[in-house]
Amino acid sequence: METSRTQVVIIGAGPAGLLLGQFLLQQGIDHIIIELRSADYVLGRVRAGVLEEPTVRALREAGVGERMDREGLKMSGFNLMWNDRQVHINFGLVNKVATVYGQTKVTEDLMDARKAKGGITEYEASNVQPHDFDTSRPWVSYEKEGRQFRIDCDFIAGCDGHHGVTRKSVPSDQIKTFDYAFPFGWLAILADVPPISEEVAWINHTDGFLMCSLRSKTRSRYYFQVPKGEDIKNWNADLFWTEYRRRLPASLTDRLVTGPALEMSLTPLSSSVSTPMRFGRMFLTGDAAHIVPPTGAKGLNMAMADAKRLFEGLRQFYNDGGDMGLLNTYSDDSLSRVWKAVRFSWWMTNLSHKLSDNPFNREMQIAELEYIAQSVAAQTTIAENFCGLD
Ligand code: FAS
Ligand code: PHB
Repeated sequence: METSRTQVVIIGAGPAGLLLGQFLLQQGIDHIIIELRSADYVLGRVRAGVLEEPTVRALREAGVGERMDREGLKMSGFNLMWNDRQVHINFGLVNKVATVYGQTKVTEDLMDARKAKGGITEYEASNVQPHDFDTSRPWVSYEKEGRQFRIDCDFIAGCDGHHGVTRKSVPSDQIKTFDYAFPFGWLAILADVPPISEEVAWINHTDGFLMCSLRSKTRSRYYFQVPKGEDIKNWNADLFWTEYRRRLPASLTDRLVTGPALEMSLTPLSSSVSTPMRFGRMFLTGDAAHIVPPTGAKGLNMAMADAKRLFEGLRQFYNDGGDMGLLNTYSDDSLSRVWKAVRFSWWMTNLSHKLSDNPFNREMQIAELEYIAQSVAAQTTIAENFCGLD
C-alpha cells in the first residue's frame, strides 16, 4: 500500500467537494479530492439551475464567479400558476435576486479553477474508505489502476453525495436519519429551444406538477410530475412534449417550442436528513448529509453553504493554532439552516404537486394559492425562503 499524508481529504468531486477544495487551495491548506467517477462523468450530470445570493457570493469569493456573472441570468422572481390563475413572487419584496446558472457550469468553472491552481483530484478511484475518523489520526484508503493507497490526514470531508460511502461508514448507533419519500418523481428534459419564459414557473395541474425553467435564452429545462417508479424507458422527447403541452396553461402553449432532447432524466422526490453532520474528524456536506425534492431549488445551494461553513472551521483550525471552535459548531449551525431549507422544499412540493386522487387535497392547494395571491405577507415569506435565509 502506497502511503502519503495531507491535511484534509475530500471524498467526492461534486459541487460541495470542489468548492471546499477551491477555498482550501486559496488558503494554502494541503488537501486532495478522491472521486469515484471520471471528470467527464461528473460533468455529464445535468441537475440544478438556480443559485441563491449566498451561493453566488461564495463562488465569487472562491474566485470562480467570472463566467457566472457574465452568463448567469438574473431571476427577480417566479410565477406560481394553477387553473387559469397565476401569482408572481417578486424577490424585490426582500431586496434579493437569484441567478439562473446551471450546476454543470458551476462544476466546470470549479474544475477549471482547480486545474489552473494545481489542485490534485484522483478521479476513478475505487473502494474509497474513511478510517479512524473517531480519532485524531483519521485516514482514507482507495484503489486505482490495481494499486492501493493510504492517505493519513487531520480531517475527512464527506462530499460524496447521497449514495456515497462516508455517511454509510458511521456506526448506526451514532447517526439518526429522517426520511420522507413522496409518491412521485420528476421527468426532465434539456433542449436547445428558446424558453417559454425568462421567469421560472411552478404550475399546479390537476394531472400533476410541471415546471418551466431555463439555462439561457436559447436552452430550456422543463419538468413534469410522474408516478413513483415510472420508467424513463417509457419516454422519449416526442412523448415528453405531448404530455408537457397538454398540461401547460393555455396562456403558455403558443410560446412552447419543442425540439430534440439534449438530455432526459427521471428524479424521485424525497427528503432525507442525517444528524449530526460531524463524526469526530469527519464532516458530512451536501447530499452526503441531506437531500430534498428539487421543488425549492435548494439542493445545490445547501451543498455550497455546507462547504463554505466547513471551510470556515478548517481555516480557523489551521490559522488559529488548532482552534476547533467553528468545527465544533459546524453540525448544529448547518442543521439549523438545513432543516429550514428542507421544510421549504417539502412545503413547495405539497403546494404544487398532485398528492393523491382525493379532491380535498387539491381544494386545500387552491385555497392556499388563492391566499398567496391576495397576501403580500405570504408572497414575502415565499420570496424570503426561496432566496436563501441569512
Ligand atoms: P453530488 O452528488 O453532486 O456529488 C458527490 C460526488 O461524490 C459525485 O461526483 C460522486 O461521483 C462522488 N462519489 C460518490 N460516491 C463516492 C465514493 N464512494 N468515493 C468517492 N466519490 C464518490 N438541486 C437543485 O437545487 N435543483 C435541481 O433541479 C436539482 N435537480 C437534481 C436532479 C438529480 C437527478 C439529482 C440526483 C439531484 C438534483 N439536485 C437539484 C440536487 C443536486 O443538485 C445536489 O444537491 C448537488 O449535486 C449536491 O452536491 P454534492 O453534495 O457535491 O453531491
Ligand atoms: C432548474 O432550472 O433546473 C430548476 C429550477 C428550480 C427548481 C428546480 C430546478 O426548483
